Amino acid sequence: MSSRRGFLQNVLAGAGIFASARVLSAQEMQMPGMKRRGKKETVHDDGSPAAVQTPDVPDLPFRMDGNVKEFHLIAEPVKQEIVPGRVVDLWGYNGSAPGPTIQVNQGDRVRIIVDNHLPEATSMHWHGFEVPVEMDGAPGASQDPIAPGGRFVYEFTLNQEGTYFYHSHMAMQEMMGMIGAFVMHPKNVHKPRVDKDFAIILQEYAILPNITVPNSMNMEFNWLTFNGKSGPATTPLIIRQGERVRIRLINLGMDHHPIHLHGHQFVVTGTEGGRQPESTWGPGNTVLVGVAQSRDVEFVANNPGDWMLHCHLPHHMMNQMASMVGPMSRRNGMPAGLDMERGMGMLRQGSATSEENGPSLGRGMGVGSTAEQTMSNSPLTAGNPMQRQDMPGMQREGMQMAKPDVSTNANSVPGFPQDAFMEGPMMAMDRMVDKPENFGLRPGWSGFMAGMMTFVRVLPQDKYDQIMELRKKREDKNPMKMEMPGMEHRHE
Ligand SMILES: [Cu+2]
Repeated sequence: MSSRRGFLQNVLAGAGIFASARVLSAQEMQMPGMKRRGKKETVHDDGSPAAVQTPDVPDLPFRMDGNVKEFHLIAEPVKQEIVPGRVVDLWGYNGSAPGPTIQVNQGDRVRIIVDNHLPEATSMHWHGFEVPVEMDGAPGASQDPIAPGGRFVYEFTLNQEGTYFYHSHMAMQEMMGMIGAFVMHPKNVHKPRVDKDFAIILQEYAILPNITVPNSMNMEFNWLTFNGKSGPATTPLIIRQGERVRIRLINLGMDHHPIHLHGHQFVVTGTEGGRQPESTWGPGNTVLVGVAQSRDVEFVANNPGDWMLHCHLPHHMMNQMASMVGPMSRRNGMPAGLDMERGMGMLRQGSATSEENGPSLGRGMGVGSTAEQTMSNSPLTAGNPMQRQDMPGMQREGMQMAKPDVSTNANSVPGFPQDAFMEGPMMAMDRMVDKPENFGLRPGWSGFMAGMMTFVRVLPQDKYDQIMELRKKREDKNPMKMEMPGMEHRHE
């Protein structure tokens, strides 16, 4: 054991794993018997399944030790930029939250070395795996928790197939991001075979404005993510028109998410327990992914277009929702002679719609509320980048601002505006989230993508090729980096 461990450490140290928690890409860590996954177009003639792509999340490389596939996971704090400019402190694995995706084949013997670089004990549970109980990672029940600075080596043979995941079995750590996809490819490829196979992990965080650390106890989640990104920072799924597609949805949070696809009907072909019999495949376009569940959906992408794929809970289609305090009560300057509360428009006495208060409370409650600005919950229409030089605080490269798109009598319409404030992209920021996968989207699109939302882009051959070409250029130019100023260094 010790000599093998020594050898492994040399190999990994040589590859830089111990020097840095960053995940090595498959290219860097090619080893005998290893397959490059995720970067290449699917090859179909060798009978192997399509590699799963996890947009915005790296794959976990492995090495072969005899007939054992050996992986190395490091539990650690990570900085994650969930939308441009919003970097939060999460906990994850190998520099990523969610952690890197593990892909194995049914029947594989795997060894997973788990190092704990957190300031507290952790555990690693293999969700739904049929493994010996001492490998289950249930702290206190099947093993001692892994102490800070400690390590536990898991080893088991996997005879299942399907969309599984790994996660810390410390509940609060789950809410800090500690989960990753674990795909087990079946021995015999499922029919009908899919051309594209994607994994998306659904997560949610409660992070107040100006705070970087999620409150893992709070249940009012205001940041909702696909693979660690909120719209418009999510990376679209790129599909050639006519291809059969599988999307593996994994949920580990406090909410169940009804995930809805535009423009297509799909069938649910798998759960967290593996493949479903074809007799159960009824058509739908929304699938409820409950907590601790996974759902595989499949469809033929025969309807060209840029189709939204999103959680349909209205609050999950927003970014950084918080109570509207400032803007709703704003007026031109603070009236003289008033204290702060009244200056901010807070009601101290009387009715909000009284003649006395009505005009001065900032939400257009009555006649005379001329001092207020109109506010909209819908995104501002896309203006030219770098507009609004008069608002230095709002200036950021590529931010597109224009006037709120509201009617002139908006303030007299009951229900307008609503009681929420969105810190996130109420403004279009196409250029800030520019990447090959977004090429050719409608100008201003980014102002309307928020929360658990991405695009399924069903593209005709020429457009598809164009994006693949741009992708290749990006990788050739800088295989290690996304080319976005200010973006966290992440692999895809
Ligand atoms: Cu949701």
